[in-house]
Amino acid sequence: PVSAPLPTKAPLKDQVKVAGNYSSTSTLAEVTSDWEKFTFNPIRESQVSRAMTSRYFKDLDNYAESDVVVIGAGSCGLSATYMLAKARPDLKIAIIEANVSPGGGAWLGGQLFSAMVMRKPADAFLREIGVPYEDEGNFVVVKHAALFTSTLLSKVLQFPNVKLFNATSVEDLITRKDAQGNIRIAGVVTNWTLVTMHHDDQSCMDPNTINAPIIISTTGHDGPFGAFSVKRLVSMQQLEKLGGMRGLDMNVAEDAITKGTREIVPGMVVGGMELSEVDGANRMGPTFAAMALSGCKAAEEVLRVFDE
Ligand code: AHZ
Repeated sequence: PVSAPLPTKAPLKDQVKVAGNYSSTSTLAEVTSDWEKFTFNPIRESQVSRAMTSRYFKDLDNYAESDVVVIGAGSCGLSATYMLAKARPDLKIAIIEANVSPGGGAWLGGQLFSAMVMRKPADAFLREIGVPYEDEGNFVVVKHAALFTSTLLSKVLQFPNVKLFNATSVEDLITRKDAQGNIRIAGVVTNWTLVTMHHDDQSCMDPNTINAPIIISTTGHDGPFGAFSVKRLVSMQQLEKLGGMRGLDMNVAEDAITKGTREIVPGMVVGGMELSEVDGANRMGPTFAAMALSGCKAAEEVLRVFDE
């Protein structure tokens, strides 16, 4: 024979037989009680690929039409998503985060210190999501900023109506003209961040899109990635110019960012430090009260639009 016959493929169901040692209700103590007998259940490599890709592409399909897109999974974007997803389980919310790791700047407090300071009354948000803190009078302290971020992330990701697309950048905004000729933001243009970073040295890497009647932009203050959407509004002549973030004044900054969180052009709410670039507001440095409460206000602004 020219070539040996290919081995007969076993049907998939035979390839995934469940190992007999444990049941799906086994406790960890039972599983780890005898390392001699221990073995993992069998798996075929293609099952791993399919488990991931089928879900990812189903999500891309499902969220191509979203109700809300949140740009940036920093402390403000995550707080906004939490409030929105909790209030409206019927809304489909896509979060687009450029980084592999969601959380933005809130994994540390300030400089490279661990603790996170929240001025009152934002301690109410910590109680809402169940993060413990030490009470210092006018402010509270979470023992590690990562405890805040990981708790908030775990809540947000458990909502069935929320999908986080991380390692994905918003590259542009989708626009529509209404009957009066006014521009309205109608969604986002996305690409995997690794692709976004290589437009200059690779050819033909067109983006993807998500349509949504309203977006929340929380991309942070200007920097390598930050203030993305508001800078784009200037170049598309929907904002005359940016005010530019001002120097640090904690007392002034946190009130201004929280109260100023709003729909700045139809279809786009801006919150968190991205707003400082629009309004010429001060920065607050390492106090995170305004990020949580600006998120609450951003969610409220979106709810208002859906209620109209
Ligand atoms: O990766 C960015 C980060 O996680 C993400 N992002 C930026 N541009 C993006 C784009 N597409 C997708 N085009 C994008 N994602 O947005 C997130 C912003 O998080 P952040 O923590 O930088 O912003 P925030 O407003 O939520 O929190 C600001 C925290 C600050 S900065 C500050 C100061 O400088 O004084 N003080 C505080 C409390």
